[in-house]
Amino acid sequence: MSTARLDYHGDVAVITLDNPPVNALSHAHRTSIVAHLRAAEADATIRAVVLIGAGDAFCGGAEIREFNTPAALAEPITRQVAEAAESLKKPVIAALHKVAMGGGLELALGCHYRVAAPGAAIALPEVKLGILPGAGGTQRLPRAIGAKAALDMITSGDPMTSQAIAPLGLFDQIIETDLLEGAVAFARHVADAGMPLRRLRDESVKGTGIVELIAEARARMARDWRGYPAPARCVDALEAAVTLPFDEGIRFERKIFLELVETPESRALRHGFFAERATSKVPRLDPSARGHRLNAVAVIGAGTMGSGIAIALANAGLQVVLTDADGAALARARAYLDRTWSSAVERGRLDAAGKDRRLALIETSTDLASIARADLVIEAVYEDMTVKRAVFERIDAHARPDAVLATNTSSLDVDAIAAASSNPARVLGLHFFSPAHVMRLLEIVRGRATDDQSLATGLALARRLRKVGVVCGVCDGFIGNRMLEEYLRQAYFLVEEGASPQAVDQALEDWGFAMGPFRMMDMAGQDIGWAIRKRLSIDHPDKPYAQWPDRLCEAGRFGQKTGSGVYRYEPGSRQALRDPEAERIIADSVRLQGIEQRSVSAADIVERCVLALANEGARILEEGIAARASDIDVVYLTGYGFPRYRGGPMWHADTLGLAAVVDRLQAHAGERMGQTLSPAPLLRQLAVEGRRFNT
Ligand code: T1G
Repeated sequence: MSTARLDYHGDVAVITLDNPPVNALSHAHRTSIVAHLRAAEADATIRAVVLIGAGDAFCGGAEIREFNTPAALAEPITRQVAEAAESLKKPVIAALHKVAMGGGLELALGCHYRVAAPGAAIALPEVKLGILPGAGGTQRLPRAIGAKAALDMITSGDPMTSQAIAPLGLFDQIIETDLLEGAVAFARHVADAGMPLRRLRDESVKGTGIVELIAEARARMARDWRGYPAPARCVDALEAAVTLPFDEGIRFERKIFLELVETPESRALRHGFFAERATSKVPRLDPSARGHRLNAVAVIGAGTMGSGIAIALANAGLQVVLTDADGAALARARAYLDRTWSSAVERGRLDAAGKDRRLALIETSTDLASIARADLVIEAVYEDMTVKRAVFERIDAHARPDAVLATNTSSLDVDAIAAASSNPARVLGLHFFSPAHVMRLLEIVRGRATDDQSLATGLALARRLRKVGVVCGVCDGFIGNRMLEEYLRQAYFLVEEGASPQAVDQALEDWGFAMGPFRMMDMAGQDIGWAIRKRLSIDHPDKPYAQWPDRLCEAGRFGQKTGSGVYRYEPGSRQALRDPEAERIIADSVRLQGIEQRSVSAADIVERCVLALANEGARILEEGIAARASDIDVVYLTGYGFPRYRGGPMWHADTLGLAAVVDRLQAHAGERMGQTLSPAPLLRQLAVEGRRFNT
């Protein structure tokens, strides 16, 4: 199946990349582009060639799904497609619009000239997939835009707009009118003027102080990207562009690419890429359901969560009604919003007009009737069932009959909250993660009665806020917090058995977590964990907890908010400091229970805590709370600081092999921990069948 087509505009051949949705360079696509280049070269009536993309992209890069399969190595590989353009005896002009990424940009770098529409996203994002540009990008881009800009683009993987990168020399023209017409006219001009077949391989890398630049970059990658092999290798490839002849540099780049594409880190990062995109495929949801239009959103409750949600909504251009019965809370919220946007302006991430536009979108009111104009109402009051139900009983009197109603509860029974509304069909959970204007994850909780339009509205809101929306069913803690309870349970037990809280935190942070469990709970509030343990101990008496966390809470040690928790904190500081008083309370608790102490290794800590996550994830899967294992991975990758280069708890278990996971859980299970580590039935079944969580 040819996925590029060849058309003629007089004496200019136009090759259109046409492989929806992003014109990825699959083997078939690569083959057809090369065939059309050769046909254009052989046609004596053709004086120049334009490469352009159909649909919403020039090209989104190599076909990632082909990696680690023979198709990825089948010639012509992407590098050879770029070389086919570069070696053509007629001028080849790349015409980029919307998206030119990875192999797509590398193909354009192989062309003699490049033009672009404004606003195109130009990037070499391979490092985010644990690889590096493998089709000449590390060798040609620095020759096009200079060592520093190329190094920044390749090691960050972040896009630049076509008009921002144009002054660096990547484009010969920015075409504000019809791109195809402009590109054909430019191609004809190149031919008429007899302009040279300009090849980046013949250029040298521009820039000064490159040796220092490389050394600084190498040090920065080692500091900032622990656990990720690719960033440092990108620097090596950039260095080769400066120190080696072009063809040797290309060979060096290819060698590194072939190494990186086999690494477990790259496989995990590519899993994460597709997993995030799979979350929008929701089973048993009418595909025609698009949700209600979203212009105005009301937020009830102007506390930390309500304020963060209001910021996220205004950042997305939505009108916001922030209401709270307490006028002082509203004043504090307004001050927080102003501070947040002022800080963004000071850091250059927002201009003053942007701040003003956002503030103008915010209406605050102590009158609940102010929610009347909202398309969506989000309740974000105190995390207590009675309080939340009382709010939902009152919402009906003021919200529009067609408004969607959402609770921001982090773990409470959404069905019970919905039952307080006169129309539970329009109620769902929207679990934002704090800070709500920063964290990408949004758990979208589908109640028993939630109708498709309301659920689709939640998904549309996630897209609008540029968050990752993961749909889940109703259970205590949904996906993330339910698994977190088992992770924390093991962390608490490990301290009872002899590990210090610092050792537990350190082991998990060394393994890749953004923050260890105790530093995290000190930040979130030990009192929140305490309330959850009290509730769960009633519902699940068979799942005991260690006792020392309650002793700390009984002593009023709730973490940063009280100046001490597991750690102590100097006034105004978030730095977790060892606290002998906390250690005394823990030691007393353990001694009273007569628990035999042992030396606990970092490996034990990681294994107990991480496998507890996967084990509870298996239960969440078998209960149908999550639609697929990769959704669970996405929750942990985007909401809980799980290291992206390890793919998420379910992916990690898959890499260990589920039979081995069962063995390890059984090896750790102890009578004191009750059934907390007994392997979930689905885990056992998959292990016996030799299968994986992620299919
Ligand atoms: N390969 C395969 N599928 C891809 C793809 C790709 N490169 N890019 C996107 N898709 C799928 C995606 O899974 C989704 O599928 C659909 O397209 C729409 O994506 C040799 C080796 C291009 C900015 O890393 O950043 O080139 O869910 O929802 O928001 O050196 O996709 O519909 O089934 O994200 O408009 C380098 C990755 C590859 C770019 C579009 N390229 N893609 O964003 O749509 S490696 C990348 C993106 C490489 C060379 C190396 C974004 C996008 P489905 P979407 P979007």
